Amino acid sequence: MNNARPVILKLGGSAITDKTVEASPRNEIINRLAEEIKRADLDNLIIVHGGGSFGHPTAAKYGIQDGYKEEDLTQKFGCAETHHMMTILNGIVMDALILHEVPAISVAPSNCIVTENRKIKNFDDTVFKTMSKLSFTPVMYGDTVMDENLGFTILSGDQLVTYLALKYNAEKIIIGVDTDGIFDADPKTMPEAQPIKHLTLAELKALQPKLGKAAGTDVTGGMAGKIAELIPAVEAGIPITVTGATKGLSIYRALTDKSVLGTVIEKT
Ligand code: IP8
Repeated sequence: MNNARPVILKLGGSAITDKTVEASPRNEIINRLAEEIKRADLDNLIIVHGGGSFGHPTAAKYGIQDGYKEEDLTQKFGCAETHHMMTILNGIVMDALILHEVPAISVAPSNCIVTENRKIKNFDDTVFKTMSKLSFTPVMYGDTVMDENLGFTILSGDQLVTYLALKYNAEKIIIGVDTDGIFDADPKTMPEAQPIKHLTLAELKALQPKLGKAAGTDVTGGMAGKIAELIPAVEAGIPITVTGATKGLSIYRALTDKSVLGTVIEKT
C-alpha cells in the first residue's frame, strides 16, 4: 500500500492543446509528456489536465460557468457537450499515458464532485483513495460539475489541483504551462516581460493582478485566474513549480526534483 504524500502534476490546457483553434490537441507534446511521466516513474503521482480548446469554447458558447438558466433550452445540452469534449481530450491524454505504460486511470470530476457557488463542496473519493493506495496514477481534469446553488458550473483544473493538494497534503505541485514559468507581465503580449525564478506568497499576491489572460477562449480566467486558485496551496506551505510543458524534459526534471527553467513558488 502506498501512503506517500502525492505529487500533483497539472498539464495546462494551453500546453496540451492549441487554444486558438477549437478542439486541436498538440499530439506530439502530449506524447512526449507521457514519455517523461513514464521516465520519472513516480508511484505517488496525481495528474490533472486543463480544458484548452476542447472545454473552454463549448463552455463559453453556452455560458456553463455562469450556471443553469432555465429559460435557455440549449444550455443543458451545452453542459453535456462540454463534459463530452473534455472526455475526448482526456481520451487523447489517456491514450498517450497507456501507450507509454503509465498505470493511469481516468477519474471524471463530473461523476464524483459537487460544488457550491463554484467551490468544491463534496468529493466522493472512495475509489480515488483506493486507486492512489495501489499506486495507480489517477487522471482528473477541469470539467462541468453539478453545483448546489447554480445548477451546474465549470470546475477548473487549478481549483482541483489545490483541493487535492490540501486534502491529501501533497509534497509538491508542478504546473506545466506554455511559457517558461511566470513572467512579470504577460509574455504573450509584452515582449519585454521578464521571467521570474522565485516567488514568495506575498510576491505572488502582488503580481497576480498583472498576469495575463489566456490566448483564445478561457472561461476560468487565464494565468491570473489560475494563480488565484493556487494561492491556498502556497498558504498551506506546499511548494509549486510552474514550468514549460511544451519544451522537452522540463516536466521530467521537475518531477524528479532537478532544477528547471521556470518559477518556484514558496510560502516565504
Ligand atoms: O482549463 C476548465 O479547466 P481549466 C475545463 O483547468 C473546462 O481551467 C470544461 C472549460
